[in-house]
Amino acid sequence: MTEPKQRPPRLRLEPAQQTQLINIQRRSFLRAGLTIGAMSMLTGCNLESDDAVDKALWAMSRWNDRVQAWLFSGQRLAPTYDLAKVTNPFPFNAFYPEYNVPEVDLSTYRLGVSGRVRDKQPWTLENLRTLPQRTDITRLICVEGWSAIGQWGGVPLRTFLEHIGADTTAKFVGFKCADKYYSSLDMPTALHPQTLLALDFGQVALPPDYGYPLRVRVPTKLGFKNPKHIVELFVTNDYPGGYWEDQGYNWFSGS
Ligand SMILES: Nc1nc2c(c(=O)[nH]1)N[C@H]1C(S)=C(S)[C@@H](COP(=O)(O)O)O[C@H]1N2
Ligand SMILES: [Mo]
Repeated sequence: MTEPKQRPPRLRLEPAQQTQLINIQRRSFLRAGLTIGAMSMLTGCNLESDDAVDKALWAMSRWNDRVQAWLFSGQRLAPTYDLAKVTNPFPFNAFYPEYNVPEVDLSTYRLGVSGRVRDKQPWTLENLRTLPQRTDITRLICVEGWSAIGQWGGVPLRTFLEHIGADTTAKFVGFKCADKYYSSLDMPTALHPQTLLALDFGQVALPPDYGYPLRVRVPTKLGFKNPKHIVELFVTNDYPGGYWEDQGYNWFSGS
């Protein structure tokens, strides 16, 4: 007779182990990866073909996403700063030079809404301004090695999602941009109190460089998870990825 198969224990760590795991995450993040030896041990991959290495790296990155989502409640606040700390001039960054910033016709602009939501009416900027607003002075951190403090104001994404009857038990909120950029957030981050559909930057309407007419501002995530010039928002259970995420940047990339 064989023993009945035991279910594996659930991932449950002591606080000290949690700290250790966070430190490992930080270190491996800072070094942009593990050593080849550690990687082959962790993945059981002999690293003999590029394809196997690629698969192992993707599997590890997705594992990181799951562990990080589990470790962080999604409700810890990002640090905020005084007005005097605001970075001026604020850096511009995109996957193209500044002179290629997309042109958006403000008179016909609408934010499209799709997926798992009750009300799929598109939104004008005026309508978005009728919803409750919030302003935070926070730090944007780019994976390329710079950071800057700015002031963003707009509608908390949570308020918006509740207003349109979004299925907040769904896994992801995805965004499409006017410049072919795209990105997505896990639902806990989308519902985080500091995650904004930002209309304002430094108390004026978002200028073109910084993502007019509407951008996502999420201070608990790296810069590339803050899509600018958004034209569509969708709620889904199908992993939507992102412009940089699909090129290998860790999807969670935050806290
Ligand atoms: N639409 C769009 N959004 C984008 C990007 C982009 O290329 N296109 N770049 C991302 C990256 S990598 C960073 S660091 C921030 C930079 O925002 P900033 O120009 O306001 O500094 O925007 C993010 N959002
Ligand atoms: Mo970035």
